[in-house]
Amino acid sequence: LQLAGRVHMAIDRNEFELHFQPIRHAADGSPVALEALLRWPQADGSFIPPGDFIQLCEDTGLIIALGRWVLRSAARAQQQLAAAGWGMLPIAVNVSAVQFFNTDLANEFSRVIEEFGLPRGSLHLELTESSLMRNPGQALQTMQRLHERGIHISLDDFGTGFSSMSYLQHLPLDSLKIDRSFVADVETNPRNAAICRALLSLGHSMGLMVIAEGVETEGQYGWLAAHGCDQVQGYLLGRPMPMADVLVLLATLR
Ligand code: G
Ligand code: G
Ligand code: MN
Ligand code: NA
Repeated sequence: LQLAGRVHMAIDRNEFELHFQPIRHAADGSPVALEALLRWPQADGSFIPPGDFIQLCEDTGLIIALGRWVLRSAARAQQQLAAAGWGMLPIAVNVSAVQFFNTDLANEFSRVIEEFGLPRGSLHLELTESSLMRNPGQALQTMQRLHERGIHISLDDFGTGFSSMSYLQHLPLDSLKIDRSFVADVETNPRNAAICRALLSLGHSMGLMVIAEGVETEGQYGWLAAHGCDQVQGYLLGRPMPMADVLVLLATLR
């Protein structure tokens, strides 16, 4: 069976899973949010990574159905968090450009929030810089409508795109996520250190939270905290994991 057909079937059979990776305050390690990451488990126990099928889903339009599944699963996970006393932790959902520009996203989020009885602010959205730039005007409108509904918006993979400060200034953004390629060797590579300093300063000058992705070592964590980074995410602070494991991790942080 072609990959597209298998994706279609997997959606119908509810074979996808969401894993969740903690985002933590740089200052004290306390949890701030969880990022939902799509996983496609296979019969042999392996996972097909999203990088291998998201593009295909965008090309075939399957991303619309898959995106809806992700949003509803994130909402269900938020209910589980709330039941365990962690209702204040929002879940951030990745949205692809095709979903962003071809569905009424503000309405989709509102409907899910209402259906699952979630409090305002309990779902966040991550959007890449490059998807915004496909249609900056429409992006601004959609983002404003999302923001009116209390949905926080993070700009993902920040630093890899080409958005100008003058454009970013007008967007209703809440946070910037520094791409992990810049975090990778930040304490040893002066170029990456300079980029991280610049991105931190850019974000803060616009009044945004800055989140570093891909934090894998104490050295990276220390550098980022010392340079005023607000939040950190990466294998050092917690891998993407099923909700059951998230609840175990959270219990140790209580
Ligand atoms: O988790 P991993 O590193 O394998 O993710 C690879 C890429 O897939 C990342 O760019 C991530 O943003 C994207 N991705 C993960 N989950 C989702 C999802 O639910 N929807 C969309 N559109 N992209 C996702
Ligand atoms: O593009 P986006 O930022 O949404 O992608 C997040 C991806 O990064 C996820 O697929 C996740 O599995 C991966 N990831 C999360 N933490 C780390 C990390 O510390 N190191 C590396 N190499 N990848 C990470
Ligand atoms: Mn992301
Ligand atoms: Na990223």
